[in-house]
Amino acid sequence: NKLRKRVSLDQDENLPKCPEIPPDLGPLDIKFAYNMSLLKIISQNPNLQPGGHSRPKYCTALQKIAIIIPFRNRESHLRTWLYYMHPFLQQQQADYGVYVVEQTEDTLFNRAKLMNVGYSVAIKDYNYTCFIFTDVDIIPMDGRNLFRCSDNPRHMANSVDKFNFKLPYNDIFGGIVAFTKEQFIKVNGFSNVFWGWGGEDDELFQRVVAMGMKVERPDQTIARSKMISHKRDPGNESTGKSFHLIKKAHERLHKDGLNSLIYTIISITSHKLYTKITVDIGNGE
Ligand code: BGN
Repeated sequence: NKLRKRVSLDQDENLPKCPEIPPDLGPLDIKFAYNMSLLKIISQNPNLQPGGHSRPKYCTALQKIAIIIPFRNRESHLRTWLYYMHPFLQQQQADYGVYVVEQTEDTLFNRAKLMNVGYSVAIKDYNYTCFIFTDVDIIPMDGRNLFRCSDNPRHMANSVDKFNFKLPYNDIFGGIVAFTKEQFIKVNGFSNVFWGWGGEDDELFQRVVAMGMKVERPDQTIARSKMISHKRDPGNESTGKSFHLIKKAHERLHKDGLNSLIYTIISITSHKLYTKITVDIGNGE
C-alpha cells in the first residue's frame, strides 16, 4: 500500500535515466581526525530529505537503495560514517535512504538479526530494489566502489586496510554486502541465531552458494577501504558457537531467517541524517 509509506519523494517522471557509471568518481582522502559534529554534517548535506534520504536531481536512478547499519553505542563511528558516506552516495547519484538499526537489549549483540529487521522495516518505507548491509566503521577510499546491486550478491569490503587490502580468506563476506530484494528473499535473509561476534557473514556466504548464486566483488584497487580501529565492544563477545552453527547452515536455510524473524519495534525516528530503528530482538533464549 503505497499511501502508507513514510518516504514520499516527488519524482519528475520525465527525467532521463542516470548513467550506469556516474561521472567524476575517483580516490577520496579519508582521515578520521576531523571534528564531525552532526550540525556540520547536516549543513554540508542540504539536499537530504528527513530520515536521511536523497535522490539525484537531474536523472532517475536505476536502483533504489536502502543502506542498513547495525548499531549499538557507536555514536562517534556513526558520525564519521555519515560525514563521509552521504557525500559519497550523492556523488554516486544514488537514490537512497539510511537506516540505523539499534539493538536496545543489554544482551549479546546480534548483527545479522538487526540486518533482517532493517530490511523488513525499509521495505515498507519505500520501493527499494537494492539493500546494502554495512558495518558502521568501514569507509571506502574511492568513489568508484559503487554502492549498487548486481546480478549476484556483492561483497564490497574486499580490500580493507585492517587486512592489508587483501582477502584474509576466500569466502569472507563481512563488512559490506549488497543484495537485490529478490536475492535477499532467495537466501531467506541472514540467520537469526548468531549471538555475539563472528560467523553470521560466513553463514550468509554459504546461503548464497547453496541457492546457486555466487559472490561478486569490485576490483581490489578501487575497493580500498579504511576501518576505524577499536576494541571489541562489550556485549559482542564470541560464544564459540559459530563454528558449529555454520556446519549446519544448509539445514537451517529455509527455516531460519526472514521467514522466522521475530522482533518488537521500540521506535522508528526520522532524524535529518538517518532513520533510527530501535528494536528489541530478544536475547536468543
Ligand atoms: C572470521 C569471522 C567472520 C569475520 C571475519 C573477519 C567466525 C566464524 C568462526 C567459525 N568468522 O573469523 O565473521 O567477518 O573473521 O573479521 O568467527
